[in-house]
Amino acid sequence: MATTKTDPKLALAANGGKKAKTYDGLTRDQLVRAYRYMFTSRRIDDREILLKRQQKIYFQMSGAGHEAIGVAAGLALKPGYDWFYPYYRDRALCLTLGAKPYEMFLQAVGAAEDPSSGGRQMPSHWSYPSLHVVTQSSPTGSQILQAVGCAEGGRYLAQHPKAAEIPALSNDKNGAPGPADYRQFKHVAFRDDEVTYVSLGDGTSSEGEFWEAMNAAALGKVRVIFCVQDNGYAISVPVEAQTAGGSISRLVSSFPNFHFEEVDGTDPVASYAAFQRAVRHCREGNGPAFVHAHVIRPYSHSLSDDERLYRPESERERDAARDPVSRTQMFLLREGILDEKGITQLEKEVEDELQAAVDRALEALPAAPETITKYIYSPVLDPTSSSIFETQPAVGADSPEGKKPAAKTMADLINATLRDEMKRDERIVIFGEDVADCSREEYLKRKLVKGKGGVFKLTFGLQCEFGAERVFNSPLAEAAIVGRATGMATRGLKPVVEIQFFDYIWPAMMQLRDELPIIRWRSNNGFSAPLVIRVAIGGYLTGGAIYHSQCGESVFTHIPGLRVVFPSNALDAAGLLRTAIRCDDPVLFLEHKRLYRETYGRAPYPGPEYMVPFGKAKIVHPGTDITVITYGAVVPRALQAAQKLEREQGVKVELIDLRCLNPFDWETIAASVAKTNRALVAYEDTLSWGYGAEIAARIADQLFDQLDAPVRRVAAKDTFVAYQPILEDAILPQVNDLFLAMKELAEY
Ligand SMILES: Cc1ncc(C[n+]2csc(CCOP(=O)(O)OP(=O)(O)O)c2C)c(N)n1
Ligand SMILES: [Mg+2]
Repeated sequence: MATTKTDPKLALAANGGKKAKTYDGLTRDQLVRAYRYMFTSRRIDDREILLKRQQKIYFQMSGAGHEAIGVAAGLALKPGYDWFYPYYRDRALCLTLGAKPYEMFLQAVGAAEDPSSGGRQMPSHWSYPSLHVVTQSSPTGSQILQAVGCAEGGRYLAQHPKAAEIPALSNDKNGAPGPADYRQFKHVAFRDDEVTYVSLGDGTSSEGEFWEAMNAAALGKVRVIFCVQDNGYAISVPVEAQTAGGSISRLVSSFPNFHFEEVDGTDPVASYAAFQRAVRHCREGNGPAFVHAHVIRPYSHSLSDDERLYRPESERERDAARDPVSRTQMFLLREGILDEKGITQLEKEVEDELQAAVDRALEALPAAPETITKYIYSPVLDPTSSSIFETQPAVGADSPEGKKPAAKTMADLINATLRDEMKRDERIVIFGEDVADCSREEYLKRKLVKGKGGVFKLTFGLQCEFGAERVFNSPLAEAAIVGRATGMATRGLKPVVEIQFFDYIWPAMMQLRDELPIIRWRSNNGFSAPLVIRVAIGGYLTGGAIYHSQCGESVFTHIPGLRVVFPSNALDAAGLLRTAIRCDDPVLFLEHKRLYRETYGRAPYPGPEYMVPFGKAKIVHPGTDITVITYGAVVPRALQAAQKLEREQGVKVELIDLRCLNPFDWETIAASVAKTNRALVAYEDTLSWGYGAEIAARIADQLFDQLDAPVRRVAAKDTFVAYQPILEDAILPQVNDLFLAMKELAEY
């Protein structure tokens, strides 16, 4: 472990005295520039604090005390070449990379022209696409896994440069452009030796995602620099109450493949030297680096915090003695790099620039309220579009002459669709728990094993066909699966990842709620992360019990920005999965485990271009008496109930399979209810606050005049799915429950 604790004075001595041209590689000009960025950063904070007190801006987060390490990182790395996942104290870094003070003030006032977010995200949440500074959220630590994925994505593109090409639109026989996909709209850039920077505070190193990211980075020898800016506090919690033993460096020191630096992050020269070594280690492809920078926090955590409540004056004075801005100023004077006049001149220039920037920013207009839903989804590729995403099955195209193509299971067709899409699009990578055929590739090569390909075997054979760079096992860490995939997708790859059981999706919830679906909206379309998360969901397993039977789709349909698909049969699964892969939005693709190998809904493979648009329901059974709206594994059960009701009572049920839950097909529901005047919503999840509640509420609200009966629901009991099959039967909605509810509604 290389440990550097260099005072500017010592760095100078090491360079041979006053006449030395450089200071650990920094020229005198660079040092002046460094001071300018540091001073600018501090003064922007001061101006913003004033503006906040004057109620001209709405939030302030300062980078005070963190300026030297930020400038050092900015000088050691290359904007628009390397990639950056900074955190809110990285103002000086962003200035060094090329962000303008005016742009920062635009964000503070929430202006439409704010390049980071158009007034959607708080100040100090950086996003500068041309500099490769990736949009930032507010949860501490959720950027770290994405940074790992970003670096992995860059490396993949360097290894597969053809994947980055935008495919020509093939013309069909009439000369019309062939099907578009997300690649038409995603500019992809990569460099062979690019490095990804990610920073976090000392407190944030307690987050589980930090450790998942460290593990993934070490495992993959990924080119990421983790920069922990340790100011000794997480709001009011001191480092010794936060980090076991009080030193994050000590805790991480046994991760393999890393280069470690521990440095005085208030010293720009030492910080730069540490960063240079870290960058070199990464660029040369040796693995990740970890820079632990000791900094100070001269202002309170934020303007909502008063640090005098938990830090005595003596401690604050001790910090102030290490203030990086005044320290660097003293250093420049002492070294004769700038004299008093030079300092005064520089500072005046900065003050004038900031004054002009503030004046202009205060004039800037906010975005129009009509724009608030813009960029929740891709503005250029609409997955509900029939002209792009509706194609007919090409059944039997690949079956021998005269032979009826065999009906395949949903599992077979998902596997075949993945295979054909991977052939078509080299940007697709597949990873998750157990999805590879065999991580120890030599076993496959020597034909000692056949390979696993997923606990449900949905990805079987894909590693053997496409190689371990494209299909691989991840560590058992769901947040890492989604977070890394999000970083890769931000770079233009199309990860199609698997969450083994819906019941275990929850560690990824931060990524799924606060990151993936919001990236496009919060960056005002500056970044996007279209990808597919396949999840095995649902019960009716006879022994699946509490933790292998869960539904819970409404948790995700409640999230704007996330498409949610839930097919009930093999053909729809193939068509919808292809749309999910080719579209430009993040998609949660829910695969019902019970349906994977059911006899119901088998179909021959519909060919490599078969697609079903999102938001288009299917009428599984036409009828005139009542409308039943459902999806997933309830579809075959509701169908049985409807057939029985027709047989026994002559009641004609119109059974609608939604297929896609967000967006959902309101037109088909409304047209059906207008005809039948009775609606039943059926779903496998627990009754209360479930997905059907929204559908029922909309029908009651918008179709009230057409109803001859109350809107009814059939769903699971408000409890957990039990192991004992008798209990499972009582808990989940059964054919008889559906039959009785339909009958009662028809008779109402
Ligand atoms: C996941 C999450 N939990 C809590 C918060 C509230 N919060 C914001 S900053 C912060 C402290 C962060 O401390 P540290 O990581 O040391 O960074 P520093 O602010 O000291 O630079 C907390 C608890 C949050 N934003 N995200
Ligand atoms: Mg801290």
